[in-house]
Amino acid sequence: MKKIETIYVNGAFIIPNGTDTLDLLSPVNNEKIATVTLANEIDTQHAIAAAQEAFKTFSSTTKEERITYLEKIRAAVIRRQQDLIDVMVEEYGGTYQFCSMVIQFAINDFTAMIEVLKDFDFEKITGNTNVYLTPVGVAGIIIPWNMSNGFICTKLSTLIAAGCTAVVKPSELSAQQTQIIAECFHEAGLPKGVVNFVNGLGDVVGAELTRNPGINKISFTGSTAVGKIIAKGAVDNMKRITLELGGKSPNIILDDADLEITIPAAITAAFLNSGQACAAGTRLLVPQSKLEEVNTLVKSFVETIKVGLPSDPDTMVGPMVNQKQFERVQEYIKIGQEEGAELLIGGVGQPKGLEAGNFVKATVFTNVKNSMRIAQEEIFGPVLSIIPYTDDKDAISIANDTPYGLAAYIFSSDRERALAVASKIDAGRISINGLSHDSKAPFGGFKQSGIGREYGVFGLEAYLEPKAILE
Ligand code: TXE
Repeated sequence: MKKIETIYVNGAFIIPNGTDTLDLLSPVNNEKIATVTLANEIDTQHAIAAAQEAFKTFSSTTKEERITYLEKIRAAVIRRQQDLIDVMVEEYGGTYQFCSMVIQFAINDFTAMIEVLKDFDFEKITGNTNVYLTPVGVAGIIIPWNMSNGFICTKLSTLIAAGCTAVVKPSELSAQQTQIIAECFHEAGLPKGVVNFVNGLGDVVGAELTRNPGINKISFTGSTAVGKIIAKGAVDNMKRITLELGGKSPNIILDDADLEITIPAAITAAFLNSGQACAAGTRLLVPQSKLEEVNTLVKSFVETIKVGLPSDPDTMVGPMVNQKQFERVQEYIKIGQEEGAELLIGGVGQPKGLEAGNFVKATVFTNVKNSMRIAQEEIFGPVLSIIPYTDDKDAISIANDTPYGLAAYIFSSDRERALAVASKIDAGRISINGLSHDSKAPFGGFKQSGIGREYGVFGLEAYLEPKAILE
């Protein structure tokens, strides 16, 4: 059994001051796969001090030097990509398909940020004034388990490009993944203290990052509830914040869409990362006149989806990360039935032969009312709600009738019509005719899906303070 006993601080893998341990259980059978030693507040303070010291020199590196570092980290991630994929599959039960895509996107993040940096001007003239864009300082990076290494690569490529330094607190469930990605940053030869990785609990390490005045900015991805705790704590010393939170994204099928092409694409968006994705398109909005046809097509497509071991390259839906998430999804399926939604396929219980792990059935409810809890709350599992609408105006109104506003998906054979609908949707990223990704396009939420944007120029500017010098 593996033991993760070190944290990465000031350029070295060291034994933390904290001595508590946490057992990591396999999502596939709930057997122990590793033990992680949890860091405490003192370890976090040491990491912050190292990042502050490193910032003194790293903040004045040239952009050419930072491009060289980004190239070296990208090369290390490419060298270790198979290890990274394998450990994600083992540790959180992400499917092989999904984890391979995440690591490919992570590599693309470095490529995209290098290109952005080449063209970026850290000095701008506004009126008669020179404005210098200077790095914000030490960033506290707090992230969840659902694509940990993807988040690390997005956030660290950006803050390194800006000349910032960082203390990263991954989810306590991602210690093995963190070990490998930390080795990639180490191998790249970054100056010591520029990035530090501290395994620990949210209310210990995460809370210390939130309150410690040595942290200038927090970038958080996770639940809206914890995002609010962090925002309240950060305001005490006016830390800058970027929050990427939950979602309940609409998957809108307009009445002119080709259903044979649309249904597989819409279900893929809904069951992304086995439904454990902030941008999952979990509300399928369907014209009332096409409801029966869509129900039939969805049912027959979902019947073909492989729910199974995450290591199997054909699996589309793997296990939930842990028993807590499994129970949570089961509870929501029961709530859907109690609320009177019609179960089209799936339901409570586990798929045959997979009872030892945290597997749930790929589940679809139809004739769902948007006011139901299953349509309003983030379930974070493979549970889709089909909601009928009358016309485009009604679809837009239902799509926006949620506290969230992270992503949206629109399917139509008429580009202009899809764009007209998109212009009225309150969401930070909208994909037309299928899931797409662009490592330079801003990503972040309207409403309770967060504050700020990541990726590309928008992401880079979120790590910079404009300084105007008037003469
Ligand atoms: O997230 P948390 P969890 C949603 C999703 C899921 C639910 C719970 O609905 O079912 O959140 O998941 C750290 N101060 N999303 O429990 O608790 C914590 O240790 C500082 C959506 O995994 O938000 C972890 O590193 N930090 C989401 C990180 O916050 C604290 C992805 C996220 O944990 C803290 C994940 C505190 N007081 C879950 N408490 C998305 N947007 O993709 C916890 N943390």
